[in-house]
Amino acid sequence: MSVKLKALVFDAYGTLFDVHSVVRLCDEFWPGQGTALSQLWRTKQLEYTWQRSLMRRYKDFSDVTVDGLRYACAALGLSLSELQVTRLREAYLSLTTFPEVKEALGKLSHLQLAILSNGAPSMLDPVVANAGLRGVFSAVISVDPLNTYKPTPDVYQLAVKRLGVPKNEIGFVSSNCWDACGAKSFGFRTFWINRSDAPVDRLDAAPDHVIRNLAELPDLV
Ligand code: 2OP
Repeated sequence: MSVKLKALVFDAYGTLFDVHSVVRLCDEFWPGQGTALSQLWRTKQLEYTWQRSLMRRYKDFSDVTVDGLRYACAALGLSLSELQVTRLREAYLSLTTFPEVKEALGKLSHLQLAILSNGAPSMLDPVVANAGLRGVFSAVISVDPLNTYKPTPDVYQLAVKRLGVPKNEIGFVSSNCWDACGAKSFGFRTFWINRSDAPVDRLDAAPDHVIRNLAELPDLV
């Protein structure tokens, strides 16, 4: 019988907020290239977080996100102006939530809810507010003070410290399987939102629960 959860901690990008909601703006800048650019941009953004953590050369997620954009445009042969960088950096501050998110969070309000994200504080506060989620979370926690990224165990410890809840009473929710595995390896009960029917990452710490979207979560906690 698993312990009753006292808190749920959510990943931000890809879990609550759709990073690909910038595709429309990308298509406006580079017609027909939006989807390919957004996917390569996201892939590179995450790769850079893992590589910078290993290199111990941290810089915040806002700048790493722009570095990923610059790489993706260069790789696809797309010219990128500084005005377009500014517009796309701003677009990241008003990403849309996935359709089921707000209703699901409303059904989970009996638990302490928090965000734990690679995002810099300068990104997380506006994206939460612009999505109309201000006040939903008792804490919005960025990795930034640690100068490293997920899935470093110290990152997940930030949530234990901030919430004052033992790790075995915290549920962690992410659509990024590697993030859910990192949280499982740390000691949280984990829920992987498998939006794309992907296989589980082979990291010897498989998520406890696999669900298609957040609507399935209230029945599990
Ligand atoms: C986040 O930390 C992993 O990008 C994801 O929000």
